[in-house]
This record gives sequence, structure tokens and C-alpha cells, in this order.
Amino acid sequence: MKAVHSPLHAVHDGGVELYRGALVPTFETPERAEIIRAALESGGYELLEPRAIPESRLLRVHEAEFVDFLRGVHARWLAEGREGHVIPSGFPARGLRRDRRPSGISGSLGYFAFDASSPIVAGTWDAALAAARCAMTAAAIVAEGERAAYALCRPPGHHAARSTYGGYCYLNNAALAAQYLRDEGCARVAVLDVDYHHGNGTQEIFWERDDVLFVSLHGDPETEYPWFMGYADERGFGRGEGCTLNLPLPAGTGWDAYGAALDTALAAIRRFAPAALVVSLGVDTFTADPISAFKLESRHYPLIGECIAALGLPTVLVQEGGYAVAEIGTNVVGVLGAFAD
Ligand code: FKS
Ligand code: ZN
Repeated sequence: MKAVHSPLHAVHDGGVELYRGALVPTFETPERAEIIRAALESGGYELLEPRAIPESRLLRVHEAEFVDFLRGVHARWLAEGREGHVIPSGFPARGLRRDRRPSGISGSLGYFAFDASSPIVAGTWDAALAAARCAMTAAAIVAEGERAAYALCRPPGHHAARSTYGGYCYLNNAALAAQYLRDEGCARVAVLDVDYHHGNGTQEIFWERDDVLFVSLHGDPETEYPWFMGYADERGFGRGEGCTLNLPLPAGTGWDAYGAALDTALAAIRRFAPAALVVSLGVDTFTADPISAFKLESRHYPLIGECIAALGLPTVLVQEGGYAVAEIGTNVVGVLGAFAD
């Protein structure tokens, strides 16, 4: 099985996030990708660099003004003589105007971001673009006839929406892969999001569409990030009504309840009868994950892979979260094993 990886991920590093009242180094580190890459190498996966897919493909999913902002914001921050970390500090919450984008940099940051956990450093744009290209390259490989391909994306993507970033995510890699498959001729595409956190960005992007099904298993947003989306009553809108399925699960969920919810998710995907599948593959459902509360063990990841592979669909697997760094490689490759040649 082909795995797409870019060394450019490493230039997105050194940021801090606001976590429980303190500025701490981000949980989302370059080390995560290096450990996954080492596990792929020892597992015999064929590692490829992403293709130079034109940036115009980003505009199939994201607003141009948002992409321009992400590309330029760090240089602008420096040009304006600012120091420290590029982190927003105010957001257009209820009662405030969100119909206009302030021209100043602080207002722009609050307009485009939805949290304070996603720092922008000098290399963020290059890494995010490389990650998007990894996902779209994996989609291209599958569109060309491979049964499956894996994109080792870093930074991750599923919290990034059409024109908002947050949750360590800047460009929505999984949505870009799904759109790429659509544009290459797949009539319907399903996105299965098994990251611990709800993929609010992917949900928003496809919310009103009936050609892309979004199904997510995640920690209940009553207590878990991103808190303001991911409830079971969110089912899509307009033509897209019924094309979003959220399966929130309580803290402490172990394999039995997780496997039952996964069966529900897979049944919905079978009913949708897509031509291809994109998996937002987070392994922060692992019991030792430092920021999550499910109780899956390493032996459960091959079972997840087998259940998904049994759909028999051309499949693009896109890396999302997972912060128990010691086991992240084993758990990711555990899922991928079911798709290996
Ligand atoms: C909780 C603070 C929340 C942000 C968590 C972001 C999770 C990111 C992720 C992704 F896949 F995108 F990487 N901090 N007290 O794992 O969903
Ligand atoms: Zn996550």
C-alpha cells in the first residue's frame, strides 16, 4: 500500500496553545509524524512524496480570502513588528458582528480562527499546503485505481472549515481528498471520521450536499472538544438533509460500545452506496491518549481496519489526531494493515 508523506510537516513546530489556562507547547508535534513514518517504513509501506497539485484545488473546499489569509498572516505579523505567538484573542461570538472582516491583523485572526489552540508559526502555511497535497495525492492514487492509499497529514485537517481554522487544523485534508475524488468522477463519496474529536470542519463543508456523506464517531461534545458541534441531532440541511450522521459516545467508551457504533456508521455508508471512502483516521481514541477519554487498546485498531476494509470500497485514509506518541505508529499501522497489499 502506498503512503504519502512530506518532510515539510516538520516546519510547523514550536507553537504554543492555550490549554486549561496556560500557554503550553502544542500536543500536536512533529514527533508524531516521525514515529508514524518509522512504523510505515518497518511495515514495508511504499513511501511517496506528494505531487505538486496546484493550489487552485484548495478553492474547491476553501474560500479564497481564507487561503490568502493563511498564506500571508505570519509574514504580516512580523512586518507589523509583532513578536510572540500568532494566536487569536477575540472571536465574533453571539451578539457580535460576523458579517464583516476587520482589516487589522488581530480582528482578522479572530474572524478566521475559532479557538486559541492552533498557533501559526513561520512554517505553518508550507506544512499545511504539503499536508493538503499529501491527502489529494492519496486521493489521486485511489482515483487511478489503487484499492487504498494513506496520507500522513500533519498538521491535521478535520476541524478546518470552508473559511475557519482551529483544533490544530488549517486546511481540511480529508475534505480536499473527498472533493478530489468527486472531481475525478466518483459520483458519491463517504467520509468516515473516527478521530476522537468531532470533525466539525468536514461536517460544515458538506452540510448542504447530497453527494458526500459525513459520518462521525466521537467524544460527546457536551464535555469534549470542539464542544459546539457534533450532536446527534445534526443531520445536514437542504439537499444534504440525512447526509450527516453523528454518533457521539460518552467518556470511558471501550471496544464493545465503540464497535457497535462503528457498525451503525458502516451500515449508513453501505446504504449511501458511495463510489469511494475517505477515512479521517485519528487514533486519539486510544486509552493512553493524554487529551481524550475513550478506552480502546492497541489490539482494537486492526479490528477497526478490518471493519472498514470489509466495505470493499476504494479508500483514502487521512491522518488526523493521536497524542499518545509512543503507541501512535503501532495504532495507525494497525488500522492500515487491513488494507495492505
Ligand atoms: C481540550 C482542549 C482542546 C484542541 C484539541 C484538538 C484536537 C485535534 C484533533 C485533530 F485530529 F484535528 F488533530 N484542544 N481541553 O485530534 O481532532
Ligand atoms: Zn482528535
